[in-house]
Amino acid sequence: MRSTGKTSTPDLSRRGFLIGTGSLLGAAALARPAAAAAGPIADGAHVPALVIGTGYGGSVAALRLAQAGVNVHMIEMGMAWDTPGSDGKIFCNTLQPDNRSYWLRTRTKAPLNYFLGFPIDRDIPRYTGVLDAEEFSGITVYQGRGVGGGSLVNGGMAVTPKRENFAAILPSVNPAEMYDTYYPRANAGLGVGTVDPAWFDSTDCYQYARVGRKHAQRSGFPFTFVPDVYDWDYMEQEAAGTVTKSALAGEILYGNNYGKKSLQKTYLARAAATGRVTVSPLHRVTSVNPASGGAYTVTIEQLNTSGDATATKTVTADRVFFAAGSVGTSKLLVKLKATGALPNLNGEIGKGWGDNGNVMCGRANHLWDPTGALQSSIPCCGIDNWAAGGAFAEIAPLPTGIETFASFYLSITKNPNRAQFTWNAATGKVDLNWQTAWKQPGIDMAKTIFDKINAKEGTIYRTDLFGVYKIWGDHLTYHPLGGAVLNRATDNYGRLTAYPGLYVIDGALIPGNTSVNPFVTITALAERNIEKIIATDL
Ligand code: FAE
Repeated sequence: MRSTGKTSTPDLSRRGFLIGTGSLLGAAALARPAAAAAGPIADGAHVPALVIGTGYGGSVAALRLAQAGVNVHMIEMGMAWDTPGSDGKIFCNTLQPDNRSYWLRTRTKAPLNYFLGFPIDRDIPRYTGVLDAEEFSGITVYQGRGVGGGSLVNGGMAVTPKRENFAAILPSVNPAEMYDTYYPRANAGLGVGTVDPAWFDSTDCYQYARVGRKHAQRSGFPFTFVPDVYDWDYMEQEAAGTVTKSALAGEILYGNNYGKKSLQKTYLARAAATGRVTVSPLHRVTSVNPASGGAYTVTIEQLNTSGDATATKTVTADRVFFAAGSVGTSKLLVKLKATGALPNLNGEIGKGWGDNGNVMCGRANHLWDPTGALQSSIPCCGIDNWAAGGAFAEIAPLPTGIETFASFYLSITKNPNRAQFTWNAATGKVDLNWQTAWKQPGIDMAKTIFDKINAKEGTIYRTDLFGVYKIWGDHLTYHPLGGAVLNRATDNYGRLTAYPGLYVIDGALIPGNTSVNPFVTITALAERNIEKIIATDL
C-alpha cells in the first residue's frame, strides 16, 4: 500500500502532535488520506492475516501485525473516502445531506429528527454513504461505513474512563497494565488533545458549552473538559477565519473534511507506511470456514455504490481478525455458528450487547441565556454524575446556524440492560432483542442531572427534537458494545479458542458499557490483545 502522508507517532500534546506530523493537516486539506490507497483483493488469493473491518480494532491489529512483519489485508464494506465529489469535498455537510450521507437509504434518518416539532429528514439517492442507521426491532444503531469505520463519523471525543470504574468495564483485565501501558499507547496513537481552556472561555463557537458548564456548576455537578482527536490548533484557525471551516461549518455526522484526525490520518496512515497493509474497500465478508492446514476460507462480496454484489471472491487466510464492530462482528459470528460454518463457537456468541446507556435530551433555556448561532460540532466537555447518579452527559452542539436557546446533551448511563443477537432462519438475518422500554433506567439516570438543573434554572425539557411532545431520544445508540464478550465468547485476549487463528479485536469484546465514550477503550484493549497475540501465536 502506498503512503502519501507523514506517519510519525503523534504524542499526547496537541502541539506535539502538530510538530510530529507537520504536514498531515495540509495533506488532509488536499484530501488524500494515505490509508485509502488500495488494491482490491484477488479471487483465490492467500494472505497471512485478513482483518474484517477498518475501524479502531482493525486498524490497531493491522498496524501492529505489519510492524511485526506480517502482511495484512483489510476488507472494508464501505468506501475508501479518499476522493472529493463535484463540490470539492469528500464528505457532505450535516445540514445538506446528499447521497454521501447514508449507507443505502433513500431518505435520511437523522438522530435528531425533528425541529420545532417538524420532521427534518429528506429524500436522498441510494448510495454507499458514510453513516449507517441500522435498524433492529427496538433500536437504531448508528455506525460509520468506510475505511476508518466509526472514526469517519464520530465526534472524536477521546475519553479514558476513570480508573475506579474500570473493574466494571472489563472485569477480567488487569487495570494496571491498561492505565500504565495501553491507554497511554492508544491516546498517543490516536493523537488525542484537549481544548485550550483560555480559548474555550473566549470563543463564540463554545458559548453553548459555557452555558452548559454554568448550568451544571450552579446545580453542583462536576464539570469536566473532554479530550478529542480534533486538531485544536486547526479549530482555532477556523475561528480566526484563516483556514477552511470544518467543525465550525457543522461537519460531523456525515464526515469531517479537515480538522479531525480520523484513523485514516493516524493508525491507518502508519499501517500504510509499513508497506505491508493493503485495503479492499467496498468488499464485504459473508463467510469464514475452516480450510485444510489450519487456514480459513473467507468469502467476500465486492459491492458497487448501489450496494449490489458485483463479484464473489474466495480467499484463504492463515489468521482472521473480526473487527467489523460490535454489530458487524456479532452478526457474522452468530450467523456462522448457526448455519454450520463455525459450529463450535461457544454459547456466549451474540450475548452481552449494550447501548452504552445512550440517551439524548434538550433543555429550553431562557431568552436571556442564548447558546449561540455559531457552534463547533466537536463537543469538548461533559457533566460527570456517574458515581452519584449513573450518568455522564456530554454537552453536545446543535449546529443549526441559528440561535435555538437550547442546551443539548448525549448522556452515557449505567443502564444495566443487555441484549442478545440471534439467527433468524426464516428471514436469513440476525435479530437483536433490545426493546425500546429498556432505555428507561438510562433515562432515569440522566434525569438525576437534568431534572435538578431544570429546577435550579427554572427551565424545561425541549419536547420538539425527537418527535411531537417527545422529550427523550431513546430510540438509538451511537455506542454499540458487546456481542462477543472478552473472556466469555473469547479467551482473555480475544481468541475464538475453538478455532485457532480466529480472533475478535473490536467493540464486540466489551460487555455493553464503558462509562464514557468508547473508542479509546476499544483501541487500548486492541493494543493489549494484539501485543499478546503477536508474542505468543505468531
Ligand atoms: P467500527 O469503528 O464500527 O469499525 C467496523 C468497520 O467494519 C466499519 O468500517 C464497517 O463498515 C466494517 N464492516 C462491518 N461489517 C463488515 C463486513 N461484513 N465486511 C467488511 N467490513 C465490515 O468498529 N465514540 C467515542 O469514543 N467518542 C465519540 O465522540 C463518538 N461519537 C460517535 C458519534 C457517532 C455519530 C457514532 C456513530 C459513533 C460515535 N462513537 C464515538 C462510537 C465509536 O465510533 C465506535 O465505538 C467505534 O467506531 C467502534 O470501533 P470498532 O473498531 O469496534
